[in-house]
Amino acid sequence: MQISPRSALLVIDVQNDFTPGGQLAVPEGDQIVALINRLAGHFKQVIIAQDWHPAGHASFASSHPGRKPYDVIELPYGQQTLWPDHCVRATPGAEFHPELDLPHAQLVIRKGCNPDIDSYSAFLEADRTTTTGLAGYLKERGIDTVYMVGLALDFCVMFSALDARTAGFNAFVVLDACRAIDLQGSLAAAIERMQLAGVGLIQSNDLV
Ligand code: VGL
Ligand code: ZN
Repeated sequence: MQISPRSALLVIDVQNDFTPGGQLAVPEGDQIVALINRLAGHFKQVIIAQDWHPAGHASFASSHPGRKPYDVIELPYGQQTLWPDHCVRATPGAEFHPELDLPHAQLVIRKGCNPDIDSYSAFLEADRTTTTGLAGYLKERGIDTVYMVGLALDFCVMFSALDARTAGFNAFVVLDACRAIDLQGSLAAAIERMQLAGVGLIQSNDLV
Protein backbone atom coordinates (compact mmCIF):
# COMPACT_ATOMS: atom_id res chain seq x y z
CA MET A 1 0.00 0.00 0.00
CA GLN A 2 1.56 3.31 -1.18
CA ILE A 3 1.30 6.39 1.04
CA SER A 4 0.21 9.10 -1.38
CA PRO A 5 1.50 12.64 -0.84
CA ARG A 6 -2.11 13.67 -0.27
CA SER A 7 -2.20 11.65 2.95
CA ALA A 8 -1.92 12.78 6.56
CA LEU A 9 -1.21 10.82 9.72
CA LEU A 10 -3.48 11.80 12.62
CA VAL A 11 -1.96 10.82 15.98
CA ILE A 12 -4.73 10.75 18.57
CA ASP A 13 -4.41 11.41 22.31
CA VAL A 14 -1.04 9.78 23.07
CA GLN A 15 -0.99 11.54 26.43
CA ASN A 16 0.17 10.66 29.92
CA ASP A 17 -3.33 10.21 31.31
CA PHE A 18 -4.12 7.59 28.65
CA THR A 19 -0.96 5.56 29.23
CA PRO A 20 -0.13 3.28 32.20
CA GLY A 21 0.12 5.33 35.39
CA GLY A 22 -2.33 7.94 34.06
CA GLN A 23 -5.82 8.80 35.27
CA LEU A 24 -7.59 6.99 32.42
CA ALA A 25 -4.90 4.54 31.44
CA VAL A 26 -5.56 2.49 28.33
CA PRO A 27 -4.02 -1.00 28.74
CA GLU A 28 -0.71 -1.13 26.82
CA GLY A 29 -1.26 2.46 25.73
CA ASP A 30 2.48 3.07 25.94
CA GLN A 31 3.31 0.11 23.70
CA ILE A 32 2.31 1.89 20.50
CA VAL A 33 4.53 4.95 20.90
CA ALA A 34 7.66 3.62 19.18
CA LEU A 35 5.58 2.30 16.27
CA ILE A 36 3.81 5.65 15.89
CA ASN A 37 7.16 7.46 15.80
CA ARG A 38 8.35 5.08 13.10
CA LEU A 39 5.16 5.37 11.02
CA ALA A 40 5.23 9.16 11.26
CA GLY A 41 8.60 9.19 9.52
CA HIS A 42 6.82 8.02 6.36
CA PHE A 43 4.36 10.93 6.32
CA LYS A 44 4.96 14.51 5.23
CA GLN A 45 1.82 15.67 7.00
CA VAL A 46 1.47 14.75 10.66
CA ILE A 47 -1.28 16.14 12.88
CA ILE A 48 -1.58 15.51 16.61
CA ALA A 49 -4.84 15.51 18.56
CA GLN A 50 -4.71 16.35 22.27
CA ASP A 51 -7.56 15.83 24.73
CA TRP A 52 -7.59 19.13 26.62
CA HIS A 53 -10.31 19.63 29.21
CA PRO A 54 -10.89 22.51 31.61
CA ALA A 55 -11.15 21.46 35.28
CA GLY A 56 -14.76 20.56 36.11
CA HIS A 57 -15.46 19.31 32.57
CA ALA A 58 -18.93 17.85 31.88
CA SER A 59 -17.41 14.45 31.01
CA PHE A 60 -15.87 14.05 34.46
CA ALA A 61 -17.83 11.94 36.97
CA SER A 62 -16.60 14.33 39.67
CA SER A 63 -18.67 17.12 38.05
CA HIS A 64 -21.91 15.18 38.69
CA PRO A 65 -22.67 14.59 42.38
CA GLY A 66 -23.61 10.99 43.10
CA ARG A 67 -22.13 9.69 39.84
CA LYS A 68 -19.08 7.55 39.37
CA PRO A 69 -16.68 6.93 36.51
CA TYR A 70 -18.10 4.83 33.66
CA ASP A 71 -21.74 5.70 34.51
CA VAL A 72 -23.64 6.87 31.46
CA ILE A 73 -25.81 9.96 31.83
CA GLU A 74 -27.98 12.10 29.60
CA LEU A 75 -26.62 15.53 28.70
CA PRO A 76 -28.35 18.08 26.41
CA TYR A 77 -26.52 16.62 23.38
CA GLY A 78 -27.19 12.96 24.23
CA GLN A 79 -25.61 10.13 26.19
CA GLN A 80 -22.30 10.76 27.87
CA THR A 81 -20.04 8.19 29.51
CA LEU A 82 -18.50 9.70 32.63
CA TRP A 83 -14.76 9.40 33.10
CA PRO A 84 -12.25 9.92 35.86
CA ASP A 85 -10.81 13.45 35.71
CA HIS A 86 -8.25 13.28 32.91
CA CYS A 87 -6.26 15.47 30.54
CA VAL A 88 -6.96 18.62 32.50
CA ARG A 89 -5.41 21.34 30.38
CA ALA A 90 -1.89 22.42 31.27
CA THR A 91 -1.38 19.57 33.76
CA PRO A 92 1.21 16.77 33.39
CA GLY A 93 -1.54 14.24 32.60
CA ALA A 94 -2.46 16.23 29.50
CA GLU A 95 1.09 16.30 28.15
CA PHE A 96 2.12 13.98 25.36
CA HIS A 97 3.78 10.71 26.35
CA PRO A 98 7.46 11.55 26.88
CA GLU A 99 8.61 9.12 24.18
CA LEU A 100 6.30 10.50 21.49
CA ASP A 101 8.71 12.03 19.01
CA LEU A 102 7.05 13.86 16.13
CA PRO A 103 9.24 16.85 15.41
CA HIS A 104 7.79 17.43 11.94
CA ALA A 105 4.13 17.54 13.03
CA GLN A 106 2.70 20.90 11.96
CA LEU A 107 -0.62 21.03 13.80
CA VAL A 108 -1.76 20.15 17.31
CA ILE A 109 -5.51 20.16 17.52
CA ARG A 110 -6.89 20.40 21.04
CA LYS A 111 -10.36 19.06 21.71
CA GLY A 112 -12.80 18.82 24.59
CA CYS A 113 -12.00 22.43 25.51
CA ASN A 114 -15.65 23.41 25.89
CA PRO A 115 -16.62 22.85 29.56
CA ASP A 116 -20.12 21.65 28.63
CA ILE A 117 -19.42 19.43 25.61
CA ASP A 118 -17.16 16.41 25.25
CA SER A 119 -15.29 15.72 22.03
CA TYR A 120 -13.98 12.26 21.28
CA SER A 121 -13.59 13.15 17.62
CA ALA A 122 -10.82 15.40 16.36
CA PHE A 123 -13.33 16.76 13.79
CA LEU A 124 -16.66 17.39 15.57
CA GLU A 125 -17.64 17.84 19.20
CA ALA A 126 -20.21 15.58 20.84
CA ASP A 127 -23.05 17.99 20.02
CA ARG A 128 -22.25 16.86 16.45
CA THR A 129 -22.33 20.46 15.19
CA THR A 130 -19.37 22.34 16.68
CA THR A 131 -16.41 21.78 14.39
CA THR A 132 -12.75 21.84 15.38
CA GLY A 133 -11.79 23.13 11.92
CA LEU A 134 -9.70 20.06 11.14
CA ALA A 135 -11.61 19.06 7.99
CA GLY A 136 -11.11 22.55 6.55
CA TYR A 137 -7.41 22.51 7.39
CA LEU A 138 -6.93 19.17 5.65
CA LYS A 139 -8.95 20.20 2.59
CA GLU A 140 -7.12 23.50 2.19
CA ARG A 141 -3.87 21.53 2.17
CA GLY A 142 -5.11 19.15 -0.52
CA ILE A 143 -5.26 16.13 1.74
CA ASP A 144 -7.77 13.46 0.76
CA THR A 145 -6.69 10.49 2.90
CA VAL A 146 -6.25 10.28 6.66
CA TYR A 147 -4.51 7.46 8.52
CA MET A 148 -5.29 7.29 12.22
CA VAL A 149 -3.31 5.89 15.15
CA GLY A 150 -3.41 6.34 18.92
CA LEU A 151 -5.79 6.12 21.87
CA ALA A 152 -8.36 4.98 22.45
CA LEU A 153 -9.33 2.83 19.47
CA ASP A 154 -12.95 2.42 20.61
CA PHE A 155 -13.50 6.09 21.52
CA CYS A 156 -11.45 8.93 20.09
CA VAL A 157 -9.92 6.97 17.22
CA MET A 158 -13.25 5.50 16.15
CA PHE A 159 -15.16 8.80 16.28
CA SER A 160 -12.40 10.58 14.40
CA ALA A 161 -12.41 7.89 11.72
CA LEU A 162 -16.20 8.00 11.33
CA ASP A 163 -16.16 11.79 11.07
CA ALA A 164 -13.31 11.69 8.56
CA ARG A 165 -15.51 9.52 6.33
CA THR A 166 -18.51 11.83 6.79
CA ALA A 167 -16.32 14.78 5.82
CA GLY A 168 -15.41 13.00 2.59
CA PHE A 169 -11.91 11.68 3.34
CA ASN A 170 -10.55 8.23 2.71
CA ALA A 171 -9.92 6.94 6.22
CA PHE A 172 -7.72 4.16 7.53
CA VAL A 173 -7.07 3.03 11.09
CA VAL A 174 -3.75 1.30 11.72
CA LEU A 175 -4.93 -1.24 14.28
CA ASP A 176 -1.59 -2.31 15.75
CA ALA A 177 -0.77 1.37 16.39
CA CYS A 178 -3.90 1.75 18.56
CA ARG A 179 -5.11 0.34 21.88
CA ALA A 180 -8.68 0.19 23.24
CA ILE A 181 -10.40 0.86 26.57
CA ASP A 182 -13.02 -1.84 25.81
CA LEU A 183 -15.95 -0.98 28.08
CA GLN A 184 -18.81 -3.48 27.73
CA GLY A 185 -18.06 -4.63 24.23
CA SER A 186 -17.08 -1.20 22.95
CA LEU A 187 -14.11 -2.54 20.99
CA ALA A 188 -16.12 -5.06 18.94
CA ALA A 189 -18.84 -2.44 18.38
CA ALA A 190 -16.25 0.08 17.22
CA ILE A 191 -14.75 -2.33 14.70
CA GLU A 192 -18.19 -3.03 13.27
CA ARG A 193 -19.17 0.65 13.06
CA MET A 194 -15.93 1.54 11.31
CA GLN A 195 -16.30 -1.30 8.81
CA LEU A 196 -19.87 -0.24 7.99
CA ALA A 197 -18.69 3.33 7.44
CA GLY A 198 -16.00 2.30 4.98
CA VAL A 199 -13.03 2.92 7.27
CA GLY A 200 -10.11 0.77 6.15
CA LEU A 201 -8.77 -1.33 9.03
CA ILE A 202 -5.13 -2.12 8.34
CA GLN A 203 -1.90 -3.17 10.06
CA SER A 204 1.29 -1.14 10.05
CA ASN A 205 3.01 -3.67 7.81
CA ASP A 206 0.37 -3.04 5.13
CA LEU A 207 1.73 0.51 5.05
CA VAL A 208 5.49 0.41 5.61
C1 VGL B 1 -10.89 9.54 25.26
C2 VGL B 1 -12.40 9.08 26.90
C3 VGL B 1 -12.42 10.40 27.29
C4 VGL B 1 -10.02 9.03 24.16
C5 VGL B 1 -10.89 10.88 25.62
O1 VGL B 1 -8.99 9.64 23.85
O2 VGL B 1 -10.38 7.96 23.59
N1 VGL B 1 -11.65 8.66 25.90
N2 VGL B 1 -11.66 11.30 26.64
ZN1 ZN C 1 -11.49 13.26 27.44
